Amino acid sequence: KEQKPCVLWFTGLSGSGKSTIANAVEAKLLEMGKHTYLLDGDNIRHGLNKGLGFSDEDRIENIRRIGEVAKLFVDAGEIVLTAFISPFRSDREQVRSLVGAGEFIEVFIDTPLAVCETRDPKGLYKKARAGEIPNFTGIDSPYEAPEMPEVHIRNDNIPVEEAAMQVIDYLETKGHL
Ligand code: GGZ
Repeated sequence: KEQKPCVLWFTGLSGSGKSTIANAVEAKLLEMGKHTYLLDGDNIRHGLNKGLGFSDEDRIENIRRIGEVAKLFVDAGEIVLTAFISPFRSDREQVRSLVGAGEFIEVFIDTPLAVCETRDPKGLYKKARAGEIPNFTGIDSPYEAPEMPEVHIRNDNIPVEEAAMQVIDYLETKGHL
């Protein structure tokens, strides 16, 4: 059966598990023989968006460009996964209208700030609290949680596999797979 292209737009705080869960979803899709493309900090912020920082303006431009790239891959027939904080609701809604409402699937990785901060795998929250990283999301820069995400993952220590299955189930229900 043909896949129906779409964007799985993961959003959530730093350390919420966006990349981990997006990678697990991609692995499952590949096992199912689907064509995917994952956009994340490694291939976007270090390349196309090198030079953009974390001011509001730069984050807005970061997300705008990622939205445009995601749309190109959807046009090419891919199931696209993006893993960026994307803290501003209006930016995510702009991508939704750009890509098309039926093809844009907002996946909210809802991990409490306290949990992200306790995990702090890269020590960034600690630095942000110490004032060494200005404009850090959740500390001194806002995160606007989705109000009606297509998929809402309450990631309070649930296994990655279970989170990934929630996304796969949604795609199946909506006829994308
Ligand atoms: C938030 C920051 C910041 C600031 C550097 N605020 O945990 P990480 O390291 O690997 O993920 C974070 C990543 C966020 O980049 P995004 O492109 O996803 O952000 S946005 O959508 O808001 O444009 C974190 C690191 O970059 N990082 N400084 N000030 N995260």
